Amino acid sequence: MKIRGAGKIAREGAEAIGHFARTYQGNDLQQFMEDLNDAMQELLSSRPTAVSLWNGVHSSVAGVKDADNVDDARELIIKQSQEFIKESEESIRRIAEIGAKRIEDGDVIMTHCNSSVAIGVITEAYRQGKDIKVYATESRPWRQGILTVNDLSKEGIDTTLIIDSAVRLVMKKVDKVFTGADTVTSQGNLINKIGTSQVAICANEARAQFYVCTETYKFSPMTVTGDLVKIEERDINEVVSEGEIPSNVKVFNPVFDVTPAKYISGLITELGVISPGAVYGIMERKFGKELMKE
Ligand code: RUB
Repeated sequence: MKIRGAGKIAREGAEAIGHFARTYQGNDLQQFMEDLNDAMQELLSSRPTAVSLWNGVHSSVAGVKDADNVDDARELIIKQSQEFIKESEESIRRIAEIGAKRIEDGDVIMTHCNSSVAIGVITEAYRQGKDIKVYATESRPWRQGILTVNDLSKEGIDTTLIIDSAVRLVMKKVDKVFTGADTVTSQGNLINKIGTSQVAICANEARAQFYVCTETYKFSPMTVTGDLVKIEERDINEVVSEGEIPSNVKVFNPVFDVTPAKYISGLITELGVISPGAVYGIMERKFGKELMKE
């Protein structure tokens, strides 16, 4: 949790694999490939839900198996990891510009958890002079909402913190919801911080628009062939302190949930705003033949 937010996790993953290549000592190509594979597995198992990490690491090592020697392999990884980081940062800027167009003067907005991409969109609209109000959920148990209200209020945005269970009551006042994404499936379903699906259902009921702010490297190629996204569970100490509840009471602490595509008004990506149904088409362009599995 020192590194959090799916975009940052992806950039740090790319940086780490770049660091592996930069500092690697040895000339045996086969040994290099084995060590690289171990390093990748260790990185990928650290945060199983956010496919951004998988995409950040894999795009950094793309084509490396065709390298003739260790030096070429290292050079390729260093170059590609830096490219990924640069493109990721550029995508966030583009999404802010594109997403801000969806926000109108006088809009009341809700956001959930702490998404740098969603905050980028809201902040850009405010900087353009739009008069907006934002409700930010606390996001128990880790309370990332505290980070969000700090980020927004620093900008001067009219910000109100609410507890997660106030979402349905407050939604009556809300025009638009903007959240981030950890993973988007090929069917356009969203995996994001636990509670996101409740926010989306409440938005649907209140006829508020629900937008997902996401770079396309959060699209999961594995879901095309039916793989399910693993939902990370975290320590129960995030929920209760030691001795607070009887020892025979179990605690379940899932960290992410799935929001079905039917609740999503649009996905704001660096390529433009798309409907959930358009996700697969973007994946085909991005991943091509890699989508097919035997
Ligand atoms: C953070 C979270 C964010 C997404 C997107 O969860 O769910 O909404 O990761 O973030 P956690 P970003 O705090 O558990 O990592 O838009 O910054 O990539």
